[in-house]
Amino acid sequence: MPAFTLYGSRGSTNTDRVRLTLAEGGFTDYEFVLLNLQKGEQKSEENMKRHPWGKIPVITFPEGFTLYESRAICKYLARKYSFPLLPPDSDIEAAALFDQAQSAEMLYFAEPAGRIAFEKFVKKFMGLPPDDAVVSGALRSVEMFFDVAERLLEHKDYMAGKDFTLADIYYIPLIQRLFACGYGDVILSRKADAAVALEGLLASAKQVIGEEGWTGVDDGTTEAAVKTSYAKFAKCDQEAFTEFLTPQTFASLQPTKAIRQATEKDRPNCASCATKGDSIGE
Ligand SMILES: N[C@@H](CCC(=O)N[C@@H](CS)C(=O)NCC(=O)O)C(=O)O
Repeated sequence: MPAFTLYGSRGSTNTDRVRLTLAEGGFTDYEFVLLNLQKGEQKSEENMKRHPWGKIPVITFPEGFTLYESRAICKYLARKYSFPLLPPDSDIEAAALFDQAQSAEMLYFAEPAGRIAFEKFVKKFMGLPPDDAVVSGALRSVEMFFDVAERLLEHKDYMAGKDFTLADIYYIPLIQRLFACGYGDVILSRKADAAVALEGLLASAKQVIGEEGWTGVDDGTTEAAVKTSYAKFAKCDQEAFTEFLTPQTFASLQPTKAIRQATEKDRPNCASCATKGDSIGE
């Protein structure tokens, strides 16, 4: 029997955050159950028992322990299975800096980046035009976030300090959406040193570039690192998710008739997700 069940959805950044954590920890002994948000399966009686707000992701253990909220899930899994992705509890300053980094990611990055992903990524699957005013406002907030992150990363390698942690993984799904939607420049246009430091946000940057240093990184590396991270995650899931998410394939996708016809109330209320199976082709 698998250790636990993860309820999630294809193309959901909040689900991806959990799956990337599991992939980074090399943990595959879990069952992944896909809910179809377009069909409202997250609001079923069964899922409402798991998640009082009727959302995903959620994890449930055979003994009954249930947890929702992607970052809480990532943190719990890292602790339970000893993934080296958190500062030790004994170092209370490092733990506090981790909490600080987690809040900054959630409030100053994920909020505006999620709005861009919703307008440019999710709405594409719904057959709706993006609201350009929302996109440009959110883009300004994301730029402002990176202005600060750029300065901070001149003095530390990773978002929570000197080590790579979950706080870095938290960024990956929405950074990937920014690339997929054509906003990779928000990172790549930064001055060389800072762009290099921003690589520290990415899980697989270590793998792509090597531990020895960040020198000699070309402009494409952030994107390559995101893809590699997703490739690792796709391998764990045996699904060709990476290809689906490249900017090229994303640009050529068309919303399905079913999704175009969906009513406003049937649409998932998610800042950045879309379901794969129902979304490609007619
Ligand atoms: N803060 C939550 C957000 C969860 C969330 O918004 N999930 C979306 C999918 S990415 C969802 O279930 N949307 C469906 C709905 O709200 O009906 C987390 O980090 O887990």
